Amino acid sequence: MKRRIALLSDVHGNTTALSAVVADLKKRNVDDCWFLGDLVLPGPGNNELFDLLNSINTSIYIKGNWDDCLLEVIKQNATIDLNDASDIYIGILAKYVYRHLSMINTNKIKNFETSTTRIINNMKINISHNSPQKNYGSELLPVAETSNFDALFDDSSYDIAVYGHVHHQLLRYSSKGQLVINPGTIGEPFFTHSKLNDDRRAQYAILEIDEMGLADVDFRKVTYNLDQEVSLATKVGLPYAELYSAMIYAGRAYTHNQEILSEINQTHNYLDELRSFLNSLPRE
Ligand SMILES: [Mn+2]
Repeated sequence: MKRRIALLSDVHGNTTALSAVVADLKKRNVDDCWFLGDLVLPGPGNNELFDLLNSINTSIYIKGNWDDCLLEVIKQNATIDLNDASDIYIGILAKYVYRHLSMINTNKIKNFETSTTRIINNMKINISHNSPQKNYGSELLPVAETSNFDALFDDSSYDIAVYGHVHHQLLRYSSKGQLVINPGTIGEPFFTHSKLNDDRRAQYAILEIDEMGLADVDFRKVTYNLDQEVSLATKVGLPYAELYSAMIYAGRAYTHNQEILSEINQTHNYLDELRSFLNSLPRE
């Protein structure tokens, strides 16, 4: 029997983009939805992201490196370098999300899977955020060596691997000829080539697998209201909202920009705010 599976990844707290994608896929006879990680941060989205994924019966939830950032900040014996402007940035954003997220949804993130597998019509598929071994790093960028993609397959019994993380829609092969598919990003598109970067639409993909194999890959792009997402961030008082706006409109990330982050951290006294938040968390 033909199966149509939506691949959704890298929402990064962008509720407006995820709503548009959910509306689009509801019109497309999808049988199943797999989420490939990075649901929260740095956007303002929290519980409503879970409601949206739940409304389309998402059956797989993979844990992305940004989902791990949230867990890292709130866990016991968190290793946060308070001298590092990026750590303060992530800490303050994690505080924002943690304060809004229900306990049930926080626990759901804790239980997101690292990687998993499915067999659909005899096709054995690996599902992960980056590689099954680690959900961060740059080994699987769209321009990386072909042999790097072998890490997506435990062994030659796998036919297809799907992953997210690098925010680019792609279809390529491992050095052993196995198929690799990335649905791109819903919430945070960015391209190094500037003309491509002008396209700010949300990205996802629908796989169609029948008895013969992979019948179709639909790399979709969905228009959504960027202004609405940016005003939402400002309205709810999202920390670093001006940087979020630059990401939404221009695909520009400031996660590792110590200079700009230090300046904002000082203006808002985020170091003290993060310190008292960390002290307020239950620790043993
Ligand atoms: Mn990621």
